[in-house]
Amino acid sequence: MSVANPEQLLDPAGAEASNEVMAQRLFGRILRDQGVDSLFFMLGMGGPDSPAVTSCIEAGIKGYYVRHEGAAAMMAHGYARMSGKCGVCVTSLGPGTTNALTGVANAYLDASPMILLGAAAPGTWLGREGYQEQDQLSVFKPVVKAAHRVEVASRIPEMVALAHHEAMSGRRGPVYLDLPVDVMDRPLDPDNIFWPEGLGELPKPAISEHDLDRIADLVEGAERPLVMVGSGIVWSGAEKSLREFVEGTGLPLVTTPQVRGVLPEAHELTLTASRNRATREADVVIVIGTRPNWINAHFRAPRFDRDVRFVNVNIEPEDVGRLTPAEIGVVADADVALRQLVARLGGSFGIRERSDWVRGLVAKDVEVARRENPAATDESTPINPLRMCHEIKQLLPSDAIFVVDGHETLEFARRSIPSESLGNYLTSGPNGCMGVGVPMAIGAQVACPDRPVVVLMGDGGFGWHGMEYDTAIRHELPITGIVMNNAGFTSRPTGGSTGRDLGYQRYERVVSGLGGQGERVTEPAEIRPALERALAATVPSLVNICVDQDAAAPGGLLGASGIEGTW
Ligand SMILES: Cc1ncc(C[n+]2csc(CCOP(=O)(O)OP(=O)(O)O)c2C)c(N)n1
Ligand SMILES: [Mg+2]
Repeated sequence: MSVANPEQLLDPAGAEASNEVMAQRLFGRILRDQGVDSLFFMLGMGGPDSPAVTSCIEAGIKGYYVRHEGAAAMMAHGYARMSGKCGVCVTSLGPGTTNALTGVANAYLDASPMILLGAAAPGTWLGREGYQEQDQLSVFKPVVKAAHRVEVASRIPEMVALAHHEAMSGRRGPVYLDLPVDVMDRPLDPDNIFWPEGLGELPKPAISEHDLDRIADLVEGAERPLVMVGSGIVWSGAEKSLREFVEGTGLPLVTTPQVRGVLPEAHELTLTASRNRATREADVVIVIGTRPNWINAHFRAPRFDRDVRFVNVNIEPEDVGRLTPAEIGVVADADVALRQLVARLGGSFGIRERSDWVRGLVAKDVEVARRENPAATDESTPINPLRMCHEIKQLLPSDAIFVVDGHETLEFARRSIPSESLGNYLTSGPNGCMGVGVPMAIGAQVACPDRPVVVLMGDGGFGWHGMEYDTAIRHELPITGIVMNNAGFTSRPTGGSTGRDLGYQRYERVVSGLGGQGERVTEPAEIRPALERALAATVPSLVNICVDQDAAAPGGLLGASGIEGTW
């Protein structure tokens, strides 16, 4: 336990004469001590948020103020995904906080760590319908790992540390702290405040020797073993050990959409076009760091063979064998587990050399990748979306973070633009939420200032949070945006006519009007130079590409169709 330096904590407008500190000014020090370096916020009248955020900025934390609280949560989500750290948002009471709900729900389903500090009406008003009084705790409970109301002002540091621990331990996720105005404004004696240490070391459970033996027996006896990984690889920093494992054993790899690029898709053992055949035919699947949901067909037939045997490795006990029982279920950290598997299995059996099955999968991938894409040279107008994707594929820097938002837009892009580094294909995750594009790109740029960030979005997708370009411009975050403008919500064949048409709107003018760089493209030959200018821009930029509104992407929802070549 350490004691506050009262000089650092005094509200300049407040209790200078006394030794007291205003409760909400404790946030800066505790968040900094927890290792937080950035937060996304919107202030409000009368809420406890202004001095709290000011104390954070004074403590050296960078504050990014936004135009919509939902976007703040999506920024925190993008930031968390690309930094591996916990995203933090601060919102004002009532609607200021409930506006963040969708972004928090996205993070919950995507198992991404986040703390939402939501101001709340004073407890002294409880039940009186005071200004902006809402039961925010109940609103957030279904979409967070934990929700707490801070009733005791001196416990703010402890509650923040608790929220951080809850967000970052086991399966990651958001935590909500409800902060009543009257509690936040309370004067405190700095000698009576408990200051917890930082996050400390989190447990990294390993596979027991007994289970390692069982896994080795199962995999060595298998005819068609496969590795399937998800976001657990990112949260445990297991990229290197995953590569060593795949290369050492020669086992083929499939990933969830969220971690595409964790082993570049140019790597022959990262399956792309043949991944659905691989899951259908594998007799043993080693699942690491992902849980069954609609994207992976709940690990069930027909996506997987009816008799497939699963090894299921996850940091979260609840997720091991959930819905689909595992033959060998293990609670372990992905990186630790992969290192153990490398030591036990790596190089020991060279499955690729002896398996026609793996050779066939790899050959199919190579053949599909080499196929001439007729759309690449399609000069027709309106622009074929696949022509646009071809140009993006040519120009996208291999280290780019690539955020994708939209329906047809995503469907066209995910099949035609490969992923060569982690952070390609950042989306809302399993929640399928439109409008995440611009905010997630901003959060990713905050996390990775030196990487190019490109966001490809539908014209509908731009509409939800396009105003956050103002945030990007104000904070000098030079994201590059591309609108696949098909004049509406989805394509004409997909969406029909009811509530679909938006027209070929001039979204580039919104961006240039706010101080960014905007261009519109209607001819195929204009795409490449416009993208080059946008990528070279030092300010946030947007290329508004008008494509054929009758072009509908084949296949079903993300990964659900089960057809060859979908994700
Ligand atoms: C927040 C949210 N609202 C509504 C939907 C339903 N929805 C799915 S796709 C879509 C239209 C997307 O249009 P656009 O962004 O232009 O992408 P396009 O399919 O045209 O490429 C809508 C409204 C959703 N998924 N998320
Ligand atoms: Mg559209």
